[in-house]
Amino acid sequence: MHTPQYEFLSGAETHYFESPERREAILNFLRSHPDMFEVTEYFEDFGYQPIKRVHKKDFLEYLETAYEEWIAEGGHPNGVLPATIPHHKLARLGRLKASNCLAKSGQYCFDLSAVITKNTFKSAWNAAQITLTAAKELVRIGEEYEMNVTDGSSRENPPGLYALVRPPGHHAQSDLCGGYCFLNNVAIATQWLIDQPELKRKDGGLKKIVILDIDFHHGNGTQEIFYTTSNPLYISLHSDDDYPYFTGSEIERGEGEGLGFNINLPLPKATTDDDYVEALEKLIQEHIIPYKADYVIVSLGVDTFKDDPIAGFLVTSEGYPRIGNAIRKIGLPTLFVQEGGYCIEMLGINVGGILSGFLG
Ligand code: SP5
Ligand code: ZN
Repeated sequence: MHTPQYEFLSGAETHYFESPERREAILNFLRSHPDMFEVTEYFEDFGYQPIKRVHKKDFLEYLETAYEEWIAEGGHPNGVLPATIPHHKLARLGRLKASNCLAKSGQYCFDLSAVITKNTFKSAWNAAQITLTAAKELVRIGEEYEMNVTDGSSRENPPGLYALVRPPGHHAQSDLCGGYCFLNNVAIATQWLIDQPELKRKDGGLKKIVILDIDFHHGNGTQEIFYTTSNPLYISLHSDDDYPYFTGSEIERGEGEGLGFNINLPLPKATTDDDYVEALEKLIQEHIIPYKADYVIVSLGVDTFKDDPIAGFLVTSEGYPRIGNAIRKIGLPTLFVQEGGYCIEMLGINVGGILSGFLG
């Protein structure tokens, strides 16, 4: 339902890379491997409440009404896109008062890629609800797994789920869209899990979650949302020299209670399969295992792929099963949530590679 016709890249109008075909490509691949994947289209609607735990009320109101206002103001039907963004160096920024949609589009967006079309809110809403549905199912399969482990079975076969959603979420902050993202699906599902009153650890504490962000780009949105909390632990591997440019350095480690619970690992463009797997395994040993989480939520981007048209390390299709396998070895119930990845021809095999590697 979210169908911008174009975006701007390097100053030029180009087709919209975060396209509906991405979903078709992944779904076709999963459906053609019924021996490995069980596909279901069912999802539950959890309403506004879990979304409001992560995003600000005025931002949600804006997203929901923007396209209609935009058209009423004479905006182009391709969708809402800002012309002026309130840069932090502007004088007297505190007096910002956006009264029309063109002004609000700058207030609530940080780049030129998050085009709001007629059904963008509905599409982003459904993506969040699908991810929440998967989070609820994660609890169920997690409990089943725990019972088996208690019965003497080892922690070597963790259960997994994958939420095939778009638009993606990890660039969306509490009141900013950008980077093709509007609602932060992973953050919403994570906060929902933490909020479940009946979900407790054996020691009586809240369930602990690790968000592992393996998209090529830094998840500035997820980082911002959880910057001052120690649960979840946010870990991101991403390019050291690319979009979103101004976040993602190693010195961003969290603040207050959250200090030490935000971990960024920027990697060079020349990162190969071996480099990537080595870096990931090191993060798992040094940070994920000691955190002693109950669940892992993976922001799954495959724009790390060598032929990605807008991004790309040197990761190959042979690398993805190795990455999935490294995640399997954490030994925890895991929810994978789709983020980026724009090489349509290889999207299915690359996402499928991560998931099959996780299955072992
Ligand atoms: C979810 C996600 O992956 N969002 C990424 C949005 C990136 N948008 C801007 C990318 C600009 C990168 N530079 C283009 C270089 C073309 N050769
Ligand atoms: Zn990305």
